[in-house]
Amino acid sequence: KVPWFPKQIKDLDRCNILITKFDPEMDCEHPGYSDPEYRKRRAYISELAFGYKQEDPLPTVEYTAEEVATWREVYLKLRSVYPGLACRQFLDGLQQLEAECGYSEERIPQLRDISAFLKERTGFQLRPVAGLLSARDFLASLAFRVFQCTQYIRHSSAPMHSPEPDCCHELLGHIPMLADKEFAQFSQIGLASLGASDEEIEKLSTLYWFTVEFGLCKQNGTVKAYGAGLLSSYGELVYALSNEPEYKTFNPEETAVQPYQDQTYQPVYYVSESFEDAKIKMRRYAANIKRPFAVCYDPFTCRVEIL
Ligand code: H2B
Ligand code: FE
Repeated sequence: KVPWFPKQIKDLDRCNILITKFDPEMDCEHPGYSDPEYRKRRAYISELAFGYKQEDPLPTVEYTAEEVATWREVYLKLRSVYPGLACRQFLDGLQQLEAECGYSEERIPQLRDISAFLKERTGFQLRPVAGLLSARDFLASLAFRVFQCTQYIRHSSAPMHSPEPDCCHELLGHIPMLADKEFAQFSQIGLASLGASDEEIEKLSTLYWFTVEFGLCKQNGTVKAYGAGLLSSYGELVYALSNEPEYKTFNPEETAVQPYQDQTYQPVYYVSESFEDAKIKMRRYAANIKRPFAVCYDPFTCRVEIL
């Protein structure tokens, strides 16, 4: 039996299954667990996401001085190492966001502005989400070029690390890459996930992990980061590009079954010969997944056609 999957962009309103293992309400290791103010703030921002329906204007959040101070610290720290460690596509995207979308250490950019910016460049749009989303729902939204984006910020006591995605991770790690056309084509992995078996979802999710989240690629003979998990974590970014971790050559069949770490730094990273190489291999992998039907996305109707 084929699992339910969204056929039109409106159906993403039903793709909202959250994984609560890193949530400050559930996880006693979370730096915000014993801070009632922080939990109250998180509950408020969660409500904005839970109440959101496709086509609603994206909610804006008035960030507090404390939240902006956390953002500033993260922004300045990461910004200082990007030129040497981030891939070219990322640096280009970030520069455009700074020039045209109000990115700076002074304020946390709003999803509404970023979504409009991305839509013009790569057709991506944002929708708010309250936390870590199930892999199936997260991947399904990518099929529609929708990126589910958290809007809260990490706890001020741990600016350099967050166990869950937060706006630093999304806005600094993911958004600059989503402004790149070639990278946006990685969202092909989303189409491949629609109606896929749990085993296939697990593999696609692992591939996503080692590419979109923690991927490295060669550029002019040097290894650079393109993964958002790296580009939003000062500590792991520096570690990944030091000579400590093991590097393996990106190969989807092998990468899809590599165990990964979501609590600490990765012991192994996958390196692509180039950015394009990663995209081509990923596409080939996605095209080879066996399903009893084929799907194709119609950008005019924003619907998935079942063939
Ligand atoms: N949820 C959210 N909110 N942001 C992500 O970056 C994310 C997610 N990544 N759920 C997904 C899971 C990824 O790790 C893969 C597809 O499992
Ligand atoms: Fe992410």
